[in-house]
Amino acid sequence: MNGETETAGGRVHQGRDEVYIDGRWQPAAAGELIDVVDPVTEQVIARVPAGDARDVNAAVRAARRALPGWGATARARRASILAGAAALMAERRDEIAATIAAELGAPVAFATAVHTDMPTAVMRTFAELASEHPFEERIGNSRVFHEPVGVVGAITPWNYPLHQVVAKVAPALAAGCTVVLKPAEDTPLVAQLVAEILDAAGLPAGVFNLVTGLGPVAGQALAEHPEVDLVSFTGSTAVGRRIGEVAGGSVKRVALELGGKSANVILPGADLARAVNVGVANVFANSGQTCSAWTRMLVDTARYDEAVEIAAAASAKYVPGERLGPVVNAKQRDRVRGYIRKGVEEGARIAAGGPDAPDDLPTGYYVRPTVFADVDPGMTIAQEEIFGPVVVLIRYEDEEDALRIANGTVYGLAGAVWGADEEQAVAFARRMDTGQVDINGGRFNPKAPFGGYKQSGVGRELGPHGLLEYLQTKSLQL
Ligand code: TXE
Repeated sequence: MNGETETAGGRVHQGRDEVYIDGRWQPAAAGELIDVVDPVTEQVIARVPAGDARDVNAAVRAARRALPGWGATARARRASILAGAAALMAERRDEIAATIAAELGAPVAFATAVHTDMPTAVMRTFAELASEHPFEERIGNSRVFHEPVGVVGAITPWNYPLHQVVAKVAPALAAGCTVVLKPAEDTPLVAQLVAEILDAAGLPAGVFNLVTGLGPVAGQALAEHPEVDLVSFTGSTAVGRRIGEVAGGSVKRVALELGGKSANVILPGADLARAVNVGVANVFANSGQTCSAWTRMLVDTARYDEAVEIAAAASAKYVPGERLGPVVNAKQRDRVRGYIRKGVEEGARIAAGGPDAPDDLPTGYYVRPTVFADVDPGMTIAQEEIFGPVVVLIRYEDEEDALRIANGTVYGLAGAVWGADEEQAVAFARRMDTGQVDINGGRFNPKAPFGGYKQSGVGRELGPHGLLEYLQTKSLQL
């Protein structure tokens, strides 16, 4: 539809009205389409098929047929196809970034540097792991083989539309599994580019299949399908819980990446300005739509007021429509603004931003970047995932108090600790009930395991640990 649209050098993928099954683009069974809306203009930019259980069934059958061949393919061949896919992603970088900018509303610079380059690096790491991973080991008198789990049903969200897809599809293919992907209905366009890229990289027919569609229809059909061996889901805790129940009922494996409410703990000796500025940037990036975002900032009482001032000043740099994009759709915008109102009702103080629409923007699902002060750890805004540009600052008395607050939610996905003494920060992080922590700023590592403690999920993504999710072991005693 808007195939001619240019965004900073990249052409926006126009969208196909077909699903990709068994190596072929083909019409979906029902012929119904889903509108894809640009969150900046609120205009429909493309339409993709609303696949249903029949399409899922055809895709799963194709994946099942392709499984023995792909599972037996030499690891060097699997590695070279994934490396080829990574090279094509790099080649089509501008188009991918423009497409993500259009369907998610992300500013082009962020869509390029983060949304596109990060999953390209992840694809490359799984090309390496496909050849380097020890798929066979010796334990005493046993030979232990790591074999593909089988057919994978991948269900992904819209917040990082390409990364979420690659974080599942790349390890699954590296492991020798075959895949049926059901991407989020808000952001299906870049998933279609993934299908084109894997096809062009020489992946055999049926190894990867794409069925776009609605969660409760196509997603549910995939989660329930008896021929799917593993469901890998990223999304809301509510849907994740249902998927866990359904998968448990048919005894299939399940990997769940769910919500978060991560703590950014600034210890008394830390560089306050840096910790607060990086912390604010961490939350407002991607308009707060990051499951691992450090949405609760914990500051000692003595420096709390100063931290609030720094955070409020930092938020001014996130001008809606410029550095700060909109949230993905009208429902999310209303939900986030509802949380901001709730924070005020419960007695927190708005230090910057607020629930109103930003000025001077005729269209777009924008939320003002919001900083809350005087937040009690028990308040709704300090307990529930908001998934918008909202950071809450909470006071603590001493380290034990900080630890109690940090661990005081149902989630445990990520976090940060800042301290003058790195060892002290590491010791604190070891006591946090959470899957990954950045110490004094950290640095993204595409091979480090990512995943949740507590209700943030089950299983790990990325690197060797991510690969293991898609393998099962067989031992032969000699
Ligand atoms: O998520 P859903 P939504 C959180 C975040 C956000 C909230 C709601 O707090 O505000 O969830 O977002 C598919 N069976 N996260 O409603 O519905 C759906 O089609 C099978 C955190 O968009 O969980 C999509 O592909 N699948 C998060 C995927 O699930 C179903 C990222 C995620 O959508 C289904 C996104 C069903 N019954 C939201 N219902 C993170 N962890 O990063 C929906 N789906």
